[in-house]
Amino acid sequence: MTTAARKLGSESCPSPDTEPLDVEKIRADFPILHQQIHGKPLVYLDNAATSQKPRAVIEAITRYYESSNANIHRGVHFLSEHATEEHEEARRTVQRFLNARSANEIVFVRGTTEAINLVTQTYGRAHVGAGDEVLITGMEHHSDIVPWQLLCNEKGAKLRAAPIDDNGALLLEEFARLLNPRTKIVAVTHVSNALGTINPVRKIVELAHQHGVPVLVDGAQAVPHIRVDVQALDCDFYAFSGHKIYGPTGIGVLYGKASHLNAMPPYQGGGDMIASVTFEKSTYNKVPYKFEAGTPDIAGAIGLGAALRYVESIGLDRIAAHEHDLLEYATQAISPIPGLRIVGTAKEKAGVLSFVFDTVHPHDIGTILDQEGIAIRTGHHCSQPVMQRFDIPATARASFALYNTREEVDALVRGIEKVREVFA
Ligand code: C6P
Repeated sequence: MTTAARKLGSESCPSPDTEPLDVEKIRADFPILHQQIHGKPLVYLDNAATSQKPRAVIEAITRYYESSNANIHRGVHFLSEHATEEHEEARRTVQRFLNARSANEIVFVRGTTEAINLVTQTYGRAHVGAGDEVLITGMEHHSDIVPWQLLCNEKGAKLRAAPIDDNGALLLEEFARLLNPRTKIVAVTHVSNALGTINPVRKIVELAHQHGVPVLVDGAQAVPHIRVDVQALDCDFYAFSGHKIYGPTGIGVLYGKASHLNAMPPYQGGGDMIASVTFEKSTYNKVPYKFEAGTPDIAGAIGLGAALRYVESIGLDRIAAHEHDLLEYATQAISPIPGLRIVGTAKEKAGVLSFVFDTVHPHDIGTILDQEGIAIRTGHHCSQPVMQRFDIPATARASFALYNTREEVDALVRGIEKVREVFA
């Protein structure tokens, strides 16, 4: 159970922070939700892949292009200064959202994938050498495996993965046992996209720091669902993507402790990341600009800022409680369906319901549900090692967001019953 849900359960009189969501009002903020797919009302349950965008985000981007568009950090003219201010305001919004110490610790990137690649290619290349180890977990997304593999292959280092149990929970004692003097960095997902497991990140950071090892957290599936405080977690790096938290695609965030960012070499070279350039040598801009070469996704950052303010205006604790209710309701509803097995049954879960069904391939489940207007994701979810751990090729995955309803879960259950009829 999430902390938010626990808190909700223990209070007889809800505070404004835990009052149930007015989901109908929220749904009105999302224009895309009000359409028919194959003649049926859209039931969008593919939020872990990408979430839909509220009008506040769409309008912030439109407004920017209609009235503020200019390149940033370059011009002395009004529009350039205005665009720069809006972009930096978005950075301050991210800082507040993650409770980072300083806005300079917020680097804008394209998404979680780029954030992790940035760390592997800068911090990683500087600190990981032959015979060293990088420690991840058995439930990472490919974005938190392959960049480390590339680094380890280049350096002659070893990538190790802490195992998970049959419920999809991290075996923390095994993780602790794998930490050793050769470990140079730990990278761990906060919430698994394939299983929904919430990892005990605070504890992981504590264990790693006892060995003097920094920790990168992949927060792609966490930030839309649970409150994240990077100072409380004490993690060294935290990565997330804007598009999974109601923001636009093409923008994401790398949080890094200032001490690390200041010491790291640049990632890419180009405009804006320099202080001076001659043919002989260049000196670099201060952080975070040192890591933001070239014209950034200005509209994307502004859209992300609007998305985070939208989430703040509703409150993450209320969102977590609502989604937890949906997850519990859905789990109870689909568990009794003969032949259906849920993959990922850890005690601490957020927003994801993965399942397999008899001998029906998940792609067939997805196709039949699509005919009912229901969007889910099927496949390995870019987490092939998780599929290997459970000895399955793929799962069907429903994933929830703040605008989903119990009625939509009922539609999902009816859809699965239809799958059963078709394949009976
Ligand atoms: N998972 C899913 O359907 P990007 O593509 O950079 O925005 O995010 C990558 C990523 C990293 N870590 C985790 C835990 C993720 O879930 C994702 C993206 C999507 O599950 C697309 S594969």
